[in-house]
Amino acid sequence: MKIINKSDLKSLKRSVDQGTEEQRKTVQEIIAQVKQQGDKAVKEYTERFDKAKLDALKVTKGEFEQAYDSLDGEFVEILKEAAKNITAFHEKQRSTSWFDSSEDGTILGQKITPIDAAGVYVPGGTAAYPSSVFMNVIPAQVAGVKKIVMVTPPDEDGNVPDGVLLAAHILGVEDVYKVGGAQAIAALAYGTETIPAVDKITGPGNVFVALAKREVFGDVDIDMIAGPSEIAVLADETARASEIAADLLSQAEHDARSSSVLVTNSEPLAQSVQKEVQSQLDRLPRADIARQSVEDYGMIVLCETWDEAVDTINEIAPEHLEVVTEDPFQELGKIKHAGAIFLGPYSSEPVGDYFAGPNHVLPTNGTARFSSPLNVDDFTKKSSVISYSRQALENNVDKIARFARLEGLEAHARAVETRKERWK
Ligand code: HSO
Ligand code: ZN
Repeated sequence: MKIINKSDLKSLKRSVDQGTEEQRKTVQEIIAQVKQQGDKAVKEYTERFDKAKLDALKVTKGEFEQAYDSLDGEFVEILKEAAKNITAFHEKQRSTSWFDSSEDGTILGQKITPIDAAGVYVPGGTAAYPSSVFMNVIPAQVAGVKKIVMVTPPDEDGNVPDGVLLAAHILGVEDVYKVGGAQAIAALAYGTETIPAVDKITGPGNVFVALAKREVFGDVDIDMIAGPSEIAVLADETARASEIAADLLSQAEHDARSSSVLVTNSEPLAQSVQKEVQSQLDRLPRADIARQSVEDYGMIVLCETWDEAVDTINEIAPEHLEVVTEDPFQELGKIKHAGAIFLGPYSSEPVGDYFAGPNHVLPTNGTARFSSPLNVDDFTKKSSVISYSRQALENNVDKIARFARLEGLEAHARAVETRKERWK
């Protein structure tokens, strides 16, 4: 992990994988086929891309039970406790409808309604995380979404990971389908004979999934196009190098394109973290991925002053930020941009990935400048409510009509003016 000065920090932005023109065409073709042929196309693509020949796409009760039995009871209890913490946190996010009345009898308000159906994409392979099932499903459930549909690609034998099924089962999600890739996104967006159409699709995936989400956006809503995980640590000389290095590597092991950055004003800390990262790396099972990530996207930014260190963090706008300083709460007010902020030496990043309660689906690649963690509001929408009394209309009808005529919209003006008949 190289040590650099702030002036050398050009840009951490990794170009988001937008896919090639050819991949985009493939995705468009898949979507068109699924739209036209439904399940038949879904099964054909699943055979072609996942090498799985499926009779039924839907996970059966028996498969859920088998997943439940295959995992030890203690693990089930840990998952349940995590789900409880995540639910409790998201319940605090619930927004309420409001109504406001004025003396002239006007009532204005905002009514909050959950979307009818949400679709959650759970990636396959080593990125099939039960924790991500929780983080996508729980905010939807807390928002009051009635229908939650999950899709995940099967392996060659037509199975999906037990941990994913267990997490779905704990949350009471029964609609789980064995389909991945662009065909899964198309099925969720437009529905097939067996897979219900939803209104919003969330969850990360490979480049085909990302391209398909972009493609169906507008017909349905999507959450975001998430990039590889990132961690930045803002630390002073009170931090322990071994802990900081371990936390940096926790995100580096996700993906060769993940980024881990230490920002500090302490040269001794910078040097000892550099050494620690190197020695801890070699002992990791996923050392290859983590090493690549650290080499390509890892760095230690050694700042001249503390203010410069804080500025650097705001420029990076990291997905995860750890503040490990003498008094971390004192720094909180200065942090403008970060997806999740972990304060103090005991708030190691994985605490948030699995257990504390806040969502781990977070803005990446600098998008914390303008977006937020996945949350309950992502699964609701607002309707404005307008109720004018006769008095209110009488007071304002001429102004409204005049405004309409200024825009050259005579029918608008006449619509409000017809009400004058009522008090003539
Ligand atoms: N750190 C990842 C989420 C995750 N970590 C899932 C472990 N499992 C992105 O926030
Ligand atoms: Zn993680």
